[in-house]
Amino acid sequence: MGKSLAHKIVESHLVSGEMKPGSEIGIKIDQVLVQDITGTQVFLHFEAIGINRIGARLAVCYADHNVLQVKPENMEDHLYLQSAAKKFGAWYSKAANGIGHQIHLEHFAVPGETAVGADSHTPHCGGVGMIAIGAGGLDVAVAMGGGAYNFVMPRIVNIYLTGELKPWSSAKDIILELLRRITIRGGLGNIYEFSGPGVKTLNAQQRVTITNMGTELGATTSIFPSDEITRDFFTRIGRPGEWREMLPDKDAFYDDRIELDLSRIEPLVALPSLPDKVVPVNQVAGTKVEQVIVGSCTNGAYADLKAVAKIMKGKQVHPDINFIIHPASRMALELLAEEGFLTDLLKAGVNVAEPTCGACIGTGHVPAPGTISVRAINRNFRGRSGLKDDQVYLVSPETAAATAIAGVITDPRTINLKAPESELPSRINQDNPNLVPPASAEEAARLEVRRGPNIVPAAPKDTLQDQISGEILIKVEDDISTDHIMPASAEILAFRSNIPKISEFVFYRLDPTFSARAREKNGGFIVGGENYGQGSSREHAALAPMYLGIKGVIAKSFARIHHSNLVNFGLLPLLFEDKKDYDRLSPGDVLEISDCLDSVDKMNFTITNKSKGFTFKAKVNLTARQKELLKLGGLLTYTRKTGLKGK
Ligand code: MIC
Ligand code: SF4
Repeated sequence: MGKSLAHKIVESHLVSGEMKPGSEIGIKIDQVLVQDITGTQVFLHFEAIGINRIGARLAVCYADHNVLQVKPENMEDHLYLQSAAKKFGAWYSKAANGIGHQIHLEHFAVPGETAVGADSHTPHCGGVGMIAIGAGGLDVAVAMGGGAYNFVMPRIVNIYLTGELKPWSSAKDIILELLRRITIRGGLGNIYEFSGPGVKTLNAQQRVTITNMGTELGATTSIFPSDEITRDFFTRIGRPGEWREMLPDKDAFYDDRIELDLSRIEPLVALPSLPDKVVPVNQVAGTKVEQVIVGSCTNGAYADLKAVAKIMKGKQVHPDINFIIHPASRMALELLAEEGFLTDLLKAGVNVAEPTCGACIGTGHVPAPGTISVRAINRNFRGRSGLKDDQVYLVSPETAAATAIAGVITDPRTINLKAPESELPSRINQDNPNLVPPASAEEAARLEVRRGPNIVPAAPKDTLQDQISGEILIKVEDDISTDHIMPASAEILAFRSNIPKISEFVFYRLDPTFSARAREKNGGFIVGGENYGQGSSREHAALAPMYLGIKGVIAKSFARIHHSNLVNFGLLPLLFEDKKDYDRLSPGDVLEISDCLDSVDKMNFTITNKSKGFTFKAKVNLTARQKELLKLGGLLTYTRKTGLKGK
């Protein structure tokens, strides 16, 4: 049996372990991406490990989330990042350039290479044949230093595409259809590899939209082959020399297979407030809307905006609607301006805002209570827009534009217009003034890192105690995202580099008393349902609870990146052996574990509920490496002790 493309790339980068699904492997990382709200911690960890020069072939730091610098702390973070990037050997993308994933695609992606990024949508570049994985900041700091990235070898699942999209159906509808089928929990432990005749009908940017949002399936990553169509993209963006063909073997082995006929996909919408609550747009057509947004790393590319511009040309945004666009790339915006498409958008009354994550992460354009927001972005977790009880619907850019004209949710097939094609840019200027190169090693030795008062790291956790006890401080339901645990929005994002301060906001929207209670009780436990910690890669959802003294989370299941983050910061990721025990626990119950160290080794725990007088069993899913680092108090202490493995 031949090899899949994912298998080939992982194999060619393997430094430790056996490529058996479920067992831990370490791979060499070629490229590292960080952004402004995870990057400060990445560089702080990097410094704390004691590394002084980047060891990966390429590292880039993107100032893309806090672009508006609405608080002085944002610019302070940017100054720290820019100076640290230059000194330690990373590129820096200024807060003007656009969203990191798309800028990385346009300037740095190379088919066949590996990347880790401190952001969950790092699989973006999987659309051009890379193995690109989102990870917590501490894992990324290790990879940036040149150490291996360790993860559990996923199952490689083939998504076999046939047919061709009909007019008005888009790449976004393909990934929404996959979310409808697979769900936000279904991708855990999988890499999705796309093949089949349908692949040839999708251009590189359409493929990227799909791999980007494969994150919402909970997958490790997603990948398309790098073929003639990918080559066309690399030629257009001015980097033809960096294209390589990367294909699976004809008789490639896959652990599973899903078939998808593109010609059967219709315009779809994810209802509030999960990306897999997907129904056909026509089921909710006619719903009154107040706000429409197109942008984010999923839908802010040239192809998306040009399609919207073509729909809006000669039309007007409905008087009751605010239509906002956040372009993903300023270079692409420049081209749209030259070609006149920006003018078409402006004339129609579209608010073309900064190239930034912006509203996607709740920075600006926060909806008013009781309003409906229709967005061509990737996530609609409740509260993420900045409004606690928001109503955010996820759609394609085409459906968003049709809705903006009509004022109500609209199936784009019903407007009297020819469907725009997905069109790629004719060029992307590689001479980008917003990309700042790293200093040479010689110059770097003379440079200082700028550290303002908001740069406040947290000390690593102590070694794991054999006996731990504490109160259940909060009990939450299924599918709690990191946006619930460590919310975003402008007010809180200002403190990503200041752990004592940001820890005041843990579970802030669910229970504003959580942080004060945790501090007062000297920590305790969190009880969660299925898929605890889904969504972002933000390690603050583990790091800030660690700072508050949280000992562990007992859940029915964990999302991939959050599970690693808990372990990396020395928190126990406990799984109910019998999920029914979840119902027997209440906030305020005092729990005790008396032989923690041995239990970690055996991966079996007996937990005593001292308040209610019963015991129950929990397990953990840990690799040998994770057991060691958990006992030491986390990955930072472990790496300091063992050095950078795989270098
Ligand atoms: C997100 O989309 O939730 C973010 C903001 O990009 C996060 C990163 C973060 O919270 O720092 C992600 O996806 O990892
Ligand atoms: Fe930015 Fe949104 Fe993409 Fe996260 S999902 S990187 S916040 S655009």
